[in-house]
Amino acid sequence: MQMRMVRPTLPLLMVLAAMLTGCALITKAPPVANAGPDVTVRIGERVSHDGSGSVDLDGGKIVYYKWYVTVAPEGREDQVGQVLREGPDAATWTSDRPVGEEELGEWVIELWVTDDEGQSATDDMTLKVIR
Ligand SMILES: [Ca+2]
Repeated sequence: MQMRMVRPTLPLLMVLAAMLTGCALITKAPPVANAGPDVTVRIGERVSHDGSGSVDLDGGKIVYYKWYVTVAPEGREDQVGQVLREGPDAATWTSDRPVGEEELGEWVIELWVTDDEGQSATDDMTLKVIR
């Protein structure tokens, strides 16, 4: 009599356990960074960055944005690692000054985001500076 009760209950418990495990994973999902589309600008123009497409998959919040150079044109390698902008409000921003002759070439700018659980993700965009 008891065996009959156990048989259907065990798979049910396994399903419940799987659901609970799944929920636990979902509540701790890391964010997904989105550095926006690649951009080409001419000398004399300002560069706008848009990381507002970044999301925290579990419905949490992105609490910190950091933009930095990962690839610089030849001769400007000293700029690699330079932080361009960071902070809780740095999702979108425009450069403080127009790009100059010295910035000619192809740059890769990485966006690093952190969510309210301290988990992080990165994405990058290519910035081309032309004449
Ligand atoms: Ca999260």
